[in-house]
Amino acid sequence: MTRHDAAGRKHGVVLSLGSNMGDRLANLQLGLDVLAGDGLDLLAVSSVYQTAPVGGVDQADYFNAVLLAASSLAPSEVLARCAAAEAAAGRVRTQRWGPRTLDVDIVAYCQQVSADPALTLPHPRAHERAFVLVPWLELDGQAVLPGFGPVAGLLAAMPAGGVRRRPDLRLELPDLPVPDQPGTSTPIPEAGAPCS
Ligand code: A4P
Ligand code: MG
Repeated sequence: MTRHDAAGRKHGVVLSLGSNMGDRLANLQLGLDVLAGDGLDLLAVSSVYQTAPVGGVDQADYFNAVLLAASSLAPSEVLARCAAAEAAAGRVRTQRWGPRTLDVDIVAYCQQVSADPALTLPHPRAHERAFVLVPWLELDGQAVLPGFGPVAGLLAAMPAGGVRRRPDLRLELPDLPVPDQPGTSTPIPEAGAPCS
């Protein structure tokens, strides 16, 4: 994967997208399109996975995917971008863990840890959710969830099933912006790397 940083320090960010209402694939793609740009470079997107709903609410299967990004934005600004993507997909909040056109969560923002309910880092339930960990592992076999350890190990300790890759479906990553000054790019830290 190519990693460019045209304008100074950027942090590794892992985002999780889910949809189980309306045109699920189109909702995920709209999410990508709204998330991209202005301080949030999308670097890689996983396959689409069809996943059984988690959380006890009777609802349709989800389509889930994970994005790796590099960002010069603060975590709160990334969260605001996630909310903008959800709003663009017409999300209405009626029931916690209920059906939604689009949910975008921050799984991890480099190694940052926060217990703030408005933005908990890493995401408080990512470590127990195969619909997040399976697509993340597809993108990065060495992925580490801060405070919880290697993603591969978390998955190995979980019951298998409920997460099915859909090779017939595909999300398109918007193009990365061209660096202002070619040759000045610096490596971008992986999500799970130190924030400094
Ligand atoms: N919030 C705190 N930390 C974060 C974070 N790291 N990323 C706050 C994003 N948001 C975070 O979220 C509620 C509040 O969490 C926000 O105001 C934000 O400030 P929400 O998106 O409004 O509501 P929600 O999505 O219903 O709640 P939550 O807790 O995000 O739900 P989950 O845990 O994400 O579960 N089953 C399958 N198969 N696939 C899914 O994608 N998703 C859910 C939602 C349930 N079951 C699922 C799936
Ligand atoms: Mg959410």
